Amino acid sequence: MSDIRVLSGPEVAEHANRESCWIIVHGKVYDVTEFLPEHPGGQAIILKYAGKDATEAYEPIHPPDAITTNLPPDKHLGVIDASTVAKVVKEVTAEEKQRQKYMEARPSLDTIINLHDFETVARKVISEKAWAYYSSASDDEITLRENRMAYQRVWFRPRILRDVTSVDWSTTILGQKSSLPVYISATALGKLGHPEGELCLTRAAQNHGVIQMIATLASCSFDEMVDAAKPDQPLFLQLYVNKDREITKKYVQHAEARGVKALFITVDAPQLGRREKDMRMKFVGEEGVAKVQDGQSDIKKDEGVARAISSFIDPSLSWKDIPWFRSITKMPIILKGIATAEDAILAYESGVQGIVLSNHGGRQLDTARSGLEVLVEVIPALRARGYFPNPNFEIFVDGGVRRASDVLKAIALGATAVGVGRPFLYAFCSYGQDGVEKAIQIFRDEFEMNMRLLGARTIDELVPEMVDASALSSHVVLTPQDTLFHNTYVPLAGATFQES
Ligand code: PPY
Repeated sequence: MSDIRVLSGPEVAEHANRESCWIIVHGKVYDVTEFLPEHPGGQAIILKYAGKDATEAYEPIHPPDAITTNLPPDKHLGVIDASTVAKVVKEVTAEEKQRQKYMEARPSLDTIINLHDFETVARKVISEKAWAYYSSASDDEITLRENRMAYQRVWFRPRILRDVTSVDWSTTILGQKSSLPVYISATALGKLGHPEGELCLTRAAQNHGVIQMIATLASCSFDEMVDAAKPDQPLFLQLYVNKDREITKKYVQHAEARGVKALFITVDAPQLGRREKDMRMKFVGEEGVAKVQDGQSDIKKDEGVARAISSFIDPSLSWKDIPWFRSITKMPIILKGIATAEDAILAYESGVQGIVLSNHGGRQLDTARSGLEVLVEVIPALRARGYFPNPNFEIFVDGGVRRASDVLKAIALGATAVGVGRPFLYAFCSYGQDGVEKAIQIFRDEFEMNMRLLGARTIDELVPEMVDASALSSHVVLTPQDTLFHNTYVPLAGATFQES
């Protein structure tokens, strides 16, 4: 006889308040009463599902093991007898119906010819909430757009007659072989946009020799992704540093034990940027309305998905912590989110193995410069101190990369490789793993053509003389409009009036 307790729906339903709060997730019943005040997303959202099945709301936002690892075993009450739970017939909203229609009618994958296309498709086939969270950037989204524009202010100086019969764009990133000078950068909450979430990235990366940076806030659990990878498939880890350093230490050391090859510490998010698209979505959405009406004081009504779950991130993180990180892991450490030459120098002197020149996809400090512009400031500053070139200190750039030509510009200017986030995310939201594989294929085709036309047969042949970056820091120069980008960029919306 099994000693697993089987609970009925009505039994669970009796515990539907602050004093006693039980929820069902993935067929199991949990007592979360004492956990309520600690929930990073606030109490109200759990209370909404008190006494009920919360799986659907839980899934996109949490890795499957979040609840089991956070709750002590005595709060795992048992399994639910599914036959006793009243089936909630979920009303399919008009938005959801439309979304499903778009999904069925989406363009076939062979008609997708560039990375912008994935964005066009994703915008229609994912929920408004997912689109708001993924596409949003901070404040006026100036930096978001600048990330694209910066690449357009750099022009090529191609070399000719070099026998470009064979060209090779493979490279080595932090000692790991990569078929592209591009890695899949961390993006969070993948299941908001696709039921398989970030596993689509892991599997596609495996098939094409590309490196995935696993996000701390992925919807899939860290172990699920590592389990899905081949034993020799290199993976990197992006880290949000927890206020509780023991949690961070455990997480980092677990990652190292599971073979992760590099640790990218996010240093540009002591507080999350205000992403207004995301905030408005929450504000007008059902949860926002409930909160306003309940007058609950423990949740700020203007928080979007991201801010609501970011409270664990430690704003006190400082340069003083770097030696501690170096003491807890032997993985190379890379600081992700450097935005000036001054900090690039401090990073080098702190003994880390690399930096990512990044503005977090325009999602943090608005009107921060593009990573590409920062690159042309950083390289001479490091060089002047004898810190560049140095094979033990690699420089990466991310933000706004949509073309292999963008990547070639960054490499010519001194980057080892670039990070690409949203395009891979939109690729899997639209087409699952196949979409990501197609995105990689598009990069390959573009690398082949652009390297031939530029006269660079290998990554090593990409030199600063191949680009004219003289206009990069001049923000007033006119650049032709990037039609595809302007077609998919959605201007911010203003406040909406309440319906009477
Ligand atoms: C981002 O949204 O930019 C992130 O980096 C991920 C995230 C998601 C939720 C809370 C904090 C950060």
